[in-house]
Amino acid sequence: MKTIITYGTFDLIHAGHIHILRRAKEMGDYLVVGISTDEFNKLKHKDAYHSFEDRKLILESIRYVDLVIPEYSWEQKIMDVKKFNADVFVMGDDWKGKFDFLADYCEVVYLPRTEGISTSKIKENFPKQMDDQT
Ligand code: C2G
Repeated sequence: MKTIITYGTFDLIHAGHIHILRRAKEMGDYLVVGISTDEFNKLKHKDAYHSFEDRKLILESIRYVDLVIPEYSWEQKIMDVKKFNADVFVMGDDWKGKFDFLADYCEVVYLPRTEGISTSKIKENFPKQMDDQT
């Protein structure tokens, strides 16, 4: 069984998240997703709209995702790769080069991001769309 692992905040789930989760799963048989805790998001200077519990529930409902684990630190990846016998670590290419140290433990793959969509863009535009509709 070929295991893939990836990480992220996955707030306000959108097509960009689905595309990377689908492509990651297509590289193997089992996809483990480390989802950032609310505390870890603070370290990433991110303020998620949905709570950790809700973001985890939503991720677990996505057909490509087999297991969701908490991401609570920058340092846990090597331990996770070993713990889950991950064969491939996948991230969007906005992270290109940042996790090359994992190449000692598994294949490291950076996939092209989906253009034109991001959680911050949704946050920026949403209030405006709401105003237009009222
Ligand atoms: N992503 C993408 N296309 C987008 C937006 C996001 O491919 N338009 C990818 C990102 O490259 C990442 C994943 O979706 O691989 C999750 O993105 P975020 O939730 O923004 O995660 P991030 O804050 O980048 O956290 O330790 C790694 C970090 O936890 C990654």
